[in-house]
Amino acid sequence: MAIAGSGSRPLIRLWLLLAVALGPAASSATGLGFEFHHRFSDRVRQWAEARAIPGVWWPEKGAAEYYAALAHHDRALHGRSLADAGGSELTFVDGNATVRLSSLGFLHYAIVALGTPNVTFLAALDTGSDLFWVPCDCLQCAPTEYGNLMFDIYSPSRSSTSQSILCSNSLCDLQNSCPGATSSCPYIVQYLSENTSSSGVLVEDILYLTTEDTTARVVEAPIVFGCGMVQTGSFLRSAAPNGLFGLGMENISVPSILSSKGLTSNSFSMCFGRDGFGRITFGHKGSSDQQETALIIDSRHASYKININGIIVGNSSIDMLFSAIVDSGTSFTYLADPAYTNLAESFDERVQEKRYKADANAGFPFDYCYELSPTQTTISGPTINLKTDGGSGLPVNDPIIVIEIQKMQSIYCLAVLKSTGLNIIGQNFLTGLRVVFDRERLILGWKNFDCYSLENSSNLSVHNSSTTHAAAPAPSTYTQEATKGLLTG
Ligand SMILES: *[C@@H]1O[C@H](CO)[C@@H](O)[C@H](O)[C@H]1NC(C)=O
Ligand SMILES: *[C@@H]1O[C@H](CO)[C@@H](O)[C@H](O)[C@H]1NC(C)=O
Ligand SMILES: *[C@@H]1O[C@H](CO)[C@@H](O)[C@H](O)[C@H]1NC(C)=O
Ligand SMILES: *[C@@H]1O[C@H](CO)[C@@H](O)[C@H](O)[C@H]1NC(C)=O
Ligand SMILES: *[C@@H]1O[C@H](CO)[C@@H](O)[C@H](O)[C@H]1NC(C)=O
Ligand SMILES: *[C@@H]1O[C@H](CO)[C@@H](O)[C@H](O)[C@H]1NC(C)=O
Ligand SMILES: *[C@@H]1O[C@H](CO)[C@@H](O)[C@H](O)[C@H]1NC(C)=O
Ligand SMILES: CC(=O)N[C@H]1CO[C@H](CO)[C@@H](O)[C@@H]1O
Repeated sequence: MAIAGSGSRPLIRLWLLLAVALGPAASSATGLGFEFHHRFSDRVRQWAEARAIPGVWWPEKGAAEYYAALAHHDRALHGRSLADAGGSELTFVDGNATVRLSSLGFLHYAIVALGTPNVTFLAALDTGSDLFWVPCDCLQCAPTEYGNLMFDIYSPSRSSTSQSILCSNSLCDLQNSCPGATSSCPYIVQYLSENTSSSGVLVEDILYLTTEDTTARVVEAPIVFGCGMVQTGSFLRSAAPNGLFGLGMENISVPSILSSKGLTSNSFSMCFGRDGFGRITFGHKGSSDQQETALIIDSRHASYKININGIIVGNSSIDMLFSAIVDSGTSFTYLADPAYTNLAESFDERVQEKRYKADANAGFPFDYCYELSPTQTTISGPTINLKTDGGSGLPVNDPIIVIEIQKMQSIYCLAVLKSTGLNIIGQNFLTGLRVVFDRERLILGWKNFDCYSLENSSNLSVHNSSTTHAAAPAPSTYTQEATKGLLTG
């Protein structure tokens, strides 16, 4: 269950590991403002500027063709939604855009508006957990000021539409520890990252959404979420300082609530753009040209788990059977042996560059790293595809991370970590894909997708996966991002 009563939930949160392994810099707040070196939607820009010193860290507008593509995309979306007879597709009222922030754990964030008057949060989008919580009536929360950026805090007493969730509510998981049926329902969620948790009380309030069609009608959805009074562990340092948006399968998650109220179909999609920008759409059921595999439902705790039958590295196919959780809330992919070693060694055999061995004491998280020459502009590595149950291949568009270890010296690493237990397909393995979490048909769907281009022209704008590396940005492009998030903060 989302709300961990007795047993703790099987979730590994990799951002913690990175923050610890790479030292205080990784959790330093100072880099945050510099994250937005990409283009972003105007609405998000306004939101950020309202909370920051305008112009200090916000970039100039992106290239003209980028906005042209955006406009195309939105016209296509509008056309499609109007034509569709099915339930509405909804997104956050502040926009469908998501952004991956490297200084906040390499997770995708979205702007979420709650309450009356509304307050907005920069929440991490997490398919690996269920409860949505925000910092609220804080006893112990992350700092609200990061450089120039200010975060909001929710308070039930300041929202006229806030209602308490009582212990008698079916969504109250900790009924046993309730003083009485008429008390507010407490919650505690423990994440497997060491000492990382959120606790408080459940509340109900309005989540502002909008229809993804030309009418852009505001939808006020009453949802249940956690008033997070006490956060611990990495929530205080590097990840989700302003709330975690659980997108899991349990009844308490927002997609479950939206569908149970008949506001959307029981499905949603997330697109993970190569440039760190993405989209989220509730009610989206995917398209007929997507690849699919069945979700494996564990009755103890339903999650987005799929079966993998093998991994194809370059032209060699390695058969192996394991299941993995698709978790946008874990930064990097985590594999247990033998999958980890099979993948890593097969990757290693196909790499041209010299292996880089980190100082064993440095606590560096990646084992398979390679030196880049200062003048190198492309990285040639083998392609990686996961073979899913049913035969569909899941292309890994961005399996590496480039890290500047010192000035003018960069390395790149296979961005996969060795797990002792669970296998987790993390955020990095979803890059370049639109992923559909279809909870009604119990399938995971995906296709290579440029989140910002016209749906029907995706065959033009998405790189052919076998040429990914040749087409990958020059190492310097990666370096900026990796450096800011991981090493220099
Ligand atoms: C949120 O509040 C602002 C004023 O603070 C208001 O202009 C805006 O319309 C509100 N948004 C929604 C969706 O109600
Ligand atoms: C977790 O808490 C325990 C006990 O308080 C402490 O010994 C340990 O160092 C903590 N771990 C981390 C990563 O903070
Ligand atoms: C979840 O919701 C469904 C439908 O609303 C209900 O049948 C089911 O019992 C709920 N599950 C739990 C664990 O409450
Ligand atoms: C795999 O690819 C390499 C070059 O990338 C080639 O030399 C080798 O013959 C190929 N092996 C097979 C079995 O196709
Ligand atoms: C996009 O493709 C679908 C079918 O794949 C078609 O029905 C639709 O008309 C196309 N839209 C445009 C704008 O070409
Ligand atoms: C995408 O590919 C299809 C068939 O491969 C083609 O008919 C279509 O024109 C392509 N889309 C665009 C926008 O060119
Ligand atoms: C990708 O490109 C290669 C050659 O560059 C081609 O053989 C292959 O068919 C292409 N795959 C797709 C899915 O277009
Ligand atoms: C419904 C909605 O918010 N659509 C938006 C999706 O994102 C683009 C780009 O930011 C906006 O132009 C759309 O209005």
